[in-house]
Amino acid sequence: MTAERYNARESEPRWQRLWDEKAIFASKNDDPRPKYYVLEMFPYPSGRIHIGHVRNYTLGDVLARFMRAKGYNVLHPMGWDAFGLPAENAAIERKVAPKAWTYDNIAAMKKQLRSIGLSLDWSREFATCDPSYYKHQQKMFLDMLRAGLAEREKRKLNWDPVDMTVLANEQVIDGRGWRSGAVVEQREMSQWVFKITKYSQELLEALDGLDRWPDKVRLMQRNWIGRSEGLLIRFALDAATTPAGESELKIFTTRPDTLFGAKFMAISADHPLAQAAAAKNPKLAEFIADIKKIGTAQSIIDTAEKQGFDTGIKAVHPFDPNWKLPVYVANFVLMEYGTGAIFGCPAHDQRDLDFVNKYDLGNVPVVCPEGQDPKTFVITDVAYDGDGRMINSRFLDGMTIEAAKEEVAKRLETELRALPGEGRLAPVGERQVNFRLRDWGISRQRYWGCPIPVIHCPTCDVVPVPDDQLPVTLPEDVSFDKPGNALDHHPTWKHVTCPKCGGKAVRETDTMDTFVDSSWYFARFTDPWNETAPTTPAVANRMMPVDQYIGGVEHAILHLLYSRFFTRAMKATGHVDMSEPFAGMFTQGMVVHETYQKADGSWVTPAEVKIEVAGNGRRAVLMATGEDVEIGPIEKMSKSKKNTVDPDDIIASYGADVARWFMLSDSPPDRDVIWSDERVQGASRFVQRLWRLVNESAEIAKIAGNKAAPAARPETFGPEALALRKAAHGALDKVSSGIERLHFNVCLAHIREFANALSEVLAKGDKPAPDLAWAVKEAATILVQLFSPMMPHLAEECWVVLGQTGLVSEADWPQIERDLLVEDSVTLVVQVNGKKRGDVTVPRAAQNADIEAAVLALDAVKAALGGKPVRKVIVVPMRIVNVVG
Ligand code: ANZ
Ligand code: ZN
Repeated sequence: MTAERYNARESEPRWQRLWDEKAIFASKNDDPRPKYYVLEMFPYPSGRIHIGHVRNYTLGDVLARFMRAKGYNVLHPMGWDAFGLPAENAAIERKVAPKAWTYDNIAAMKKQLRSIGLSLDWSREFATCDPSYYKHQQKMFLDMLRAGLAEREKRKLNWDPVDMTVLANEQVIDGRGWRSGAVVEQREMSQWVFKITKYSQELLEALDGLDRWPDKVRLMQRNWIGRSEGLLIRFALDAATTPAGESELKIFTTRPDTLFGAKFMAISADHPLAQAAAAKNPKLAEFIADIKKIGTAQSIIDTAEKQGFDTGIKAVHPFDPNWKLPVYVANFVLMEYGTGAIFGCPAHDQRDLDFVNKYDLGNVPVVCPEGQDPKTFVITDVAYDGDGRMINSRFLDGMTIEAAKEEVAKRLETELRALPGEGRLAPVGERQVNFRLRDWGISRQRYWGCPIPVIHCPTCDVVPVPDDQLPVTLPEDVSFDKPGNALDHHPTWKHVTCPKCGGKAVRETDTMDTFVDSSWYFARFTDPWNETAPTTPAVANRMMPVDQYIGGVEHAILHLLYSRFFTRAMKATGHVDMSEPFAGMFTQGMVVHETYQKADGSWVTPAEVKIEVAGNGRRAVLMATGEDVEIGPIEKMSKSKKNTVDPDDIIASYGADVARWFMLSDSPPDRDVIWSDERVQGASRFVQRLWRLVNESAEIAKIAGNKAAPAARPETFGPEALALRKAAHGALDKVSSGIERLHFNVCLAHIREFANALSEVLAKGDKPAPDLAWAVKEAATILVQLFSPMMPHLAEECWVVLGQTGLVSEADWPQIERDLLVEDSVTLVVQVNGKKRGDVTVPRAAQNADIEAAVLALDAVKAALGGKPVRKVIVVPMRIVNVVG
């Protein structure tokens, strides 16, 4: 019998409906089996699933289906990261309410997700914009407020006067707002912050324990937290030169060893001393206004040309009262780090060197690399920041950097000087640990976010909204006609009576940064039904942490760090009992595609071009007109370059299984995968091949009995049957361990290889003996189970063909027969007089005499002996043969 073609379009929705009806992917919190929590980063409901989502969710789905078959109680939920700016932009541009826009998008995307055949527990679904979700977020905000983990802080912020909103540093370009183009003002504003810096050291140290996280992600977090050990030094100022008699300047340095290479001091434009000096010096004030225009993003500051203004103020070197250093206001010193002031040592810091070279201040090297002559060692354009010995540094000369740092710290720690204005004596130097990490500012002047549940009362100040009045819900009758925060413009929403004194008061109209919403959703999934509390601690503590989290590397810093902080905050306020939310983290690569460009520079989509292969070149032709288009570089899929493929199109033409298989097979999951129509077609052909193979196997399997009367397992297996069984169990072993390590592309290669082995047996065409028929049935069953996590619909269909009962999605993973994995032969390393000369493969049961004979017959051994007689042959069983000549 030749089977008909497998029809994915007919089959896939049918199985999806059945899985749904039987709710087989819903996990129960009272399930006594060991748990396994697989989570993919939940999507923003933009309106459509993109191909990157398909890859992300397929990776998680393979693991979820596998762990379920292995007998775990798998938690694999899905939800929506639903607050954010695009909904407001849609409201402005298209006059649709943000809520309606968001929920419509969710409905559309949910339909798309279902078509991929993911084994998700939809019973736990929520969107972060559901009041039943953000109600608990408001509760936790108040808990954190009481615990001192949330605070109000005055911060200088970038204010866009046209859009009437605060901008992140990255949104200020050339001093203007990225959307409005208006000149950005610095405004001091009260902000709500989460005190993440209370956990700086802990968040850093705990990275060491996250051994199932990619090293690169841990490194990025480490750098972001940015711990520096250094010295705080109080430089005396020559009071005669200061604007208002200021007598000292505090700096932070990680290189106190380089103090004798100091050439200048520099302070931030926002430093009080700079402000005081500018008040008396219009030129300086002008300079400060100028440098502030370029923007405050770190990346801009790092690349901008170094600029400074000599204030005329002089600082005194801490080790030499006669040594005066000029104090500059410089554009590369940030007020937010350390003390907002530095001493500059140009020979050993590139920024400082660029600076002195511009202003002709010169440099003196104080660290000499090993092997260089201190007398001739000079620095011109490249600063030296490597190791070496101290030179030109008086009492430090000859020391290592470490010893010099220690010596400077010791001397300055014990030197005392009166504190300005106090007269109390204090050390001139103080060891200090600094972190780059700042507290997390969460206030956003936005409508479509979680309202911050406090009330401002003129008499009582900040008053938390009482628990029984939560949630503070967003009003729906809002207008976006005016720029700024729609909550602010709302006629009534913000006007309330103070819960404390009953007087007139106003609500906080800022909403929370959407990163807050995604910092605890994984905990909520453990019991989304709890109406009275964010979590049910007993359940959360059992189901958490997430065993495997999967998502894009673009979230490697902020989202993961905020989630790690928030979990600690939830622990401190009694909602969970662990510190780390994600035991395993995996960052998947992107889906990339060639780009195509017409002669006029416009981009065209892959669907519009036809690729012609001519000789060893490829040519792209625009199908509509026949004109040539240029094949451009392979890039991340993006709307602007039109190099996207639409998951709906792919699923409609090939089926979800093909899309899943292609994306798993073509690259290791952490690397980029290049979308290629030709290779997708290859995956599609493979699906049909598997379908024929299983059907043919099913025919043969009938010899080995049927569902009603299964044949007994044969007592013994002939060589052919045994070889097939070994191939089956070998594949089972490799695929099982491959899935556990997320080496999916390797698993798929093993499945292909095993399918070939089965094909070869069937190709012989003879009517097989019962032992082989039994082995074919076993092999086909294992094969279907092996690809079921990747292509679940095809697998269900094949399961029926093989006469199996129930769903393959619910079947237990096959048991490996370990004795079938033992190889028949072993390979031993061959040495001559202790040096490796080759290897030899012999039957596992070979006697020493046979091994010796085989080894001595090797050409490499004969050559190494060079005619000398053999004195002894030592055989280390299963490992080494050493020939002593
Ligand atoms: C003198 C020196 C000599 C420095 C030298 C470096 C090399 P990390 O490691 O990132 O903590 N610095 C301190 N505060 C700064 C600020 N607000 N803005 C810009 N730069 C600042 O960096 C610490 C070093 O960065 C400090 O050590 C200081 O320069 C500079 F050969 O002091 B150093
Ligand atoms: Zn009040």
